[in-house]
Amino acid sequence: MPPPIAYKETPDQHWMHLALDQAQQGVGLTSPNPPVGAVIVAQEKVIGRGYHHRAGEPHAEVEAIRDAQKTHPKLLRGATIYVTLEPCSTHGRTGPCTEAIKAAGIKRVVFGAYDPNPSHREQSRNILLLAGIEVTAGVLEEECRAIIRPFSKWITTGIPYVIAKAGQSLDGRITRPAGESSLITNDAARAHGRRLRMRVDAIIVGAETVRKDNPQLTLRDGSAGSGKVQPWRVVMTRSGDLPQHAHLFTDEFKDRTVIMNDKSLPDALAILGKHGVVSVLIEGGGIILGQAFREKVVDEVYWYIAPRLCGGGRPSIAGPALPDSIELKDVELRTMGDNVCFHGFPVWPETGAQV
Ligand code: AOF
Ligand code: ZN
Repeated sequence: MPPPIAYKETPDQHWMHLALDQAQQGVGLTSPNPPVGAVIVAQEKVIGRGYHHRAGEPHAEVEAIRDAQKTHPKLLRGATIYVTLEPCSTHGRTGPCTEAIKAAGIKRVVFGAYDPNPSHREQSRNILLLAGIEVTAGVLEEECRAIIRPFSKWITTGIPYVIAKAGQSLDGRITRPAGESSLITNDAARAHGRRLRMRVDAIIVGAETVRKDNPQLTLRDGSAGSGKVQPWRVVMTRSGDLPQHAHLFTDEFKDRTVIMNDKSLPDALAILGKHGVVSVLIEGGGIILGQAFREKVVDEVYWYIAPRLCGGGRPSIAGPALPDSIELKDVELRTMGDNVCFHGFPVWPETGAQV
């Protein structure tokens, strides 16, 4: 007889992974709300699933309850709901999920992360307990928190979460010798970098990048039909000297381009945050990336490196030396053909990791 199957995870963790898969489908689409997923389980099978599609629309719990009502109405009463985020408990754009859970006759709530939103944080447990519903908090908490990292920073500080990205040669250049193509990294690395745009509400570039590269900063690579709106395209400039014929000012998304003063990135980010921008991607070039790291505004880094030596040229991080070198934590390396993607999270000495 074969040995019994050894479970790698508990049943609660197993179902929470499925809720995380649901949440993943909303990443980049729900701003200024967090992406959240839920599954409802009865008799050891999923009877309903759902995720928060966009702000103003039903929350994940309500989507999952409606799904179960359609497909397994008899099993819903007494079922367990797994939700990646603590259910909300007050009226916002939509009604409180705690009420929807009670009304559906659900008997157990398992959630992953506490809601960092001060209006909901740690509110739901008592409400549910008093209604006779069992509550388990913190299942796969780390994963459930990771998926809402941008929301957590923005809702608690008002400042958008910042991802910095660069594609460079092995010797740290973002330009090749005169007369050569301007491409540094390979197709796979560039496509991967463009997909980061799906996750953010705004893309920031420096004026020099607009003058030299004339980028489009648009969503491509199968993002059509995802419901994702074109992220704001923010040009940081002090001089205001920008080519008026550039794609950013003439293409079909020209109304999604804004110009801001780069005197202080933290101030510019605070303005964006006030307008509901939860996350931004800084795509370069070296001057704005240098400023972002000197001003310590970066939360996450994607660095694409190609096996090519260019010498001279523009560096991926320009300007004065950093006051301290910056170490990345939780580093993941991924090869893309002969290119490498470095992914990690800066550790800022005074504060530790920000979120
Ligand atoms: C949940 N489930 O799927 C999400 C939650 O304005 P509203 O009504 O959409 O509420 C937004 C707040 O609700 C948001 O700031 C966050 O605290 C929480 N998001 N909560 O129970 C969900 N997306
Ligand atoms: Zn809710």
